[in-house]
Amino acid sequence: MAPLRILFASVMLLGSAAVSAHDYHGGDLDIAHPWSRPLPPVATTGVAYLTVTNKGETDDVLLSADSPIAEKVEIHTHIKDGDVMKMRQLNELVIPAGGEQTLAPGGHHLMLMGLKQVSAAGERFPLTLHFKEAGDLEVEVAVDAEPAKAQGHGHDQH
Ligand SMILES: [Cu+2]
Repeated sequence: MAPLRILFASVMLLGSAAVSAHDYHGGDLDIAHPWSRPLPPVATTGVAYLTVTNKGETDDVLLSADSPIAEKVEIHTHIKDGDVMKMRQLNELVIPAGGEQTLAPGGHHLMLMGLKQVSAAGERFPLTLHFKEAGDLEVEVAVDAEPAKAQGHGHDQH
């Protein structure tokens, strides 16, 4: 039985390593760790974050995104209006050649409007990103249980 148990343990290890890597490649783009926060079951909007790296010599542009779990997905950013952080929709997001764009809390993000289902922590949902150069890239957004942070702004302001 011992060899079988060792084999099983190593398969489990491989499995978890693949999950933690969680990144995607398409054309010149690398997309690292698409994630989202867990939401209450009554939520109607959600937010997805990720990092896009452009290894190419041509700027790429995130034109839009969509997901089967939302009626529409918008590209948003936060702007400071006096002392208040507000969200504003962007028509597109440039990923500079040799550079990257990080979508993270407090900055750029993908806003899922009209949620049809709410994914629990540990689950994943599909998201398709439409790039001008790299084309359509489908990723899975992992719903992470992130430690709660005290933030003066949120998506309840929508
Ligand atoms: Cu937003």
